[in-house]
Amino acid sequence: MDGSGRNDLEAWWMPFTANRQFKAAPRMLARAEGMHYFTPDGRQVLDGVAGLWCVNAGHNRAPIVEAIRKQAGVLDYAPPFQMGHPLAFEAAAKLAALLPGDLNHVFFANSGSEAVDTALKMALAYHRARGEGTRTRFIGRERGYHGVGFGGISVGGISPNRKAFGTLLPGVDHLPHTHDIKRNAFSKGEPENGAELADELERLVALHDASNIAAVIVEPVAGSTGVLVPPKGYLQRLRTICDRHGILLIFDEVITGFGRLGAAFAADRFAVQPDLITLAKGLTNGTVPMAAVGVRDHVHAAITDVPGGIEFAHGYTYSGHPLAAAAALATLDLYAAEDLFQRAADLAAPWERAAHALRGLPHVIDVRNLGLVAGIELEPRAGQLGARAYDAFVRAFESGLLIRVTGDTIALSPPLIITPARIEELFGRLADVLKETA
Ligand code: PXG
Repeated sequence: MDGSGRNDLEAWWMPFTANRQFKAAPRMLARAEGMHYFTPDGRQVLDGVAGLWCVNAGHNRAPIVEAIRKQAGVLDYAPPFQMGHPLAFEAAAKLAALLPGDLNHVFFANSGSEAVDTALKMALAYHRARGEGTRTRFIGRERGYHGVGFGGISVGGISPNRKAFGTLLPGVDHLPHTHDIKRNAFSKGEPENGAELADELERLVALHDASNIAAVIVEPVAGSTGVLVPPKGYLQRLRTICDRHGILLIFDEVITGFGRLGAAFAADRFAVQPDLITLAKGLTNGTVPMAAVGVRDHVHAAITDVPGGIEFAHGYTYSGHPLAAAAALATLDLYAAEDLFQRAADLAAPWERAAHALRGLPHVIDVRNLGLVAGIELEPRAGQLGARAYDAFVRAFESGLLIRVTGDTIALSPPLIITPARIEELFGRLADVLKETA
């Protein structure tokens, strides 16, 4: 406040935001319910992106709100080091039961970035515990996003997120990304071409020797860099190569987890079992920050099967925070009660039809989709990468529709409670925006 009672926007240095531009013309949200946000002046905004890929059950759902409210008055905080509280154990057990295969152990963090760093450290600790301490290299992928920790930006493949921050983690290589608009434009679901890109992993193994490689980390569907759906067979092939060489496979499911692709996890959707899985966002329906790493039995056993003492020197003050644990339990219950992952699967076909109806509109050079995710790529304006999509984003918000843009790709990922009628509304309104975008 500046004395006059006016709210000063200067103090909050906003994340991943063009701060000067934003503060000159702020876009504010004051309230939310179900499929909608409301601006401070009461305008309704249809949420086409589940907040930021996280509000999978829709906004301000009563069972989650109540669970958080209740927990705040019972146990506000409990230390997670050498102490416990029941809800964190319950939340871990419920999550472990939902995770595929023998991902039976859960480590809590507070953000996707922390989950990623945690998983990378687990991979190193695993190999070291097994007497293979030379396995220290990581392999990420171009156009991968794994948050903003030094581990995450190192294995991530987004130049602007890396270039200002020095030498990063040493010993990281990147697989090529799988986006191939020449061969795969307007693919419905998984594209036909590109499984062979996984073979680049063999090339990196030949270069470094498997005895030096700890883990491969990928998003099953890359979200942040524009909805890159893996080519048919690609993830299976990565799994096979990792198995052949004793390399751990980490799926970063911060976005793809909790029903987004029409199954609980992408690992289920693609029937590929990772050794470690990172989760956040939808774990608490976006309400209270919480993230998790799911860990397979053999990885957990190798690290923890040591005599006495602290087995893994890692953790956060807020690991398994009581409010987050309460929110996670209520969220997982709500997903189950409303069968929301199946709902996403059922809506995938009308979603796909509505998305691909945008083909032929001005500047649209690709539409891609899987589950309840869609990417609409626009031809960039000459010499102005991202400007056209950003214009569409501002125009959409002004017309009462929240979308997300990255480069010149529009990403859509609505709450899974969306109805067929709302799907039509969303794409109809986006079509109007695109027709007006120069
Ligand atoms: N991994 C993946 C796959 C993510 O998508 C993170 C890790 C990091 O999570 P935290 O909680 O540390 O932010 C993410 C985050 C976008 C967008 O516009 C996506 C994310 C964050 C901000 C913007 O697509 N995903």
